[in-house]
Amino acid sequence: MNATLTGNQSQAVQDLREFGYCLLENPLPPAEFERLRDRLLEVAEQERKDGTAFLYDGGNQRVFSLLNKGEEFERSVRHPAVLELMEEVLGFNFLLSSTHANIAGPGGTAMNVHADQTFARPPWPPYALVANSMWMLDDFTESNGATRLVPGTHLLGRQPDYARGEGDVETVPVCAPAGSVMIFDGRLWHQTGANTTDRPRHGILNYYCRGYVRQQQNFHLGLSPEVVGRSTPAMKRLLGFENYFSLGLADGLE
Ligand SMILES: O=C(O)CCC(=O)C(=O)O
Repeated sequence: MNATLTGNQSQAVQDLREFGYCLLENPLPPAEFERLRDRLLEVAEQERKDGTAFLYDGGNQRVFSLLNKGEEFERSVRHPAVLELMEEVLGFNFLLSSTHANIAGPGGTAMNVHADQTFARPPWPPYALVANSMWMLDDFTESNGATRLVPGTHLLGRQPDYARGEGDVETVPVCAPAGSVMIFDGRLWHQTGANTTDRPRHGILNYYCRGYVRQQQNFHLGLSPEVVGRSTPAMKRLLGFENYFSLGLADGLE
């Protein structure tokens, strides 16, 4: 059974609970979506041209630290429908963990099957520590490297056991039109698919974590002063510039 592409938040919550992922239909208005896509393509091309691109797995490219690379990316990070679902999975005062793009290029091979919270040693608690969102900037198809996953594996509460062959488990591609956003539980087994077409598949991964989990990106060190300067209080909270109960204090109880 698979998640339904939906604009209905209750359906999305139900799918997240049952399958470990859900699919939002066009959360951004078309013009804003085009700006987001255009900016990502521009930055990715620039990094390939100037030799700073992170290239891997045969034809794939990661574009890191998107918040420093265009205001367009900020809106996706704090989209209300996505944040509501993240709160459902991660609870009160969750954080942005990182934001980057994964481009599955022609000839790019499949990634290993994994769960995003593999950094946590077993046993895992009976809830997700992190959750991810994949902003599909192109139609995601089986042949162009759509993210593949094993529905329901979030409920196993453990990473795949490669020694028992679970790295070769059967995965299904999440195919959806450009503009869709997939949100998935950090315990769900998944992978990037292989891209056997002649066109790249662009996706942005905005990744979130519980308020007491270490973020993947250190925004205190890595975020440009300009981005910090224009961040609203809500954005600063999301970035981890506020305390979470007695964690993250700068001085005394502040
Ligand atoms: O690009 C994708 O489809 C998934 C990427 C992924 O699984 C990861 O970066 O951990």
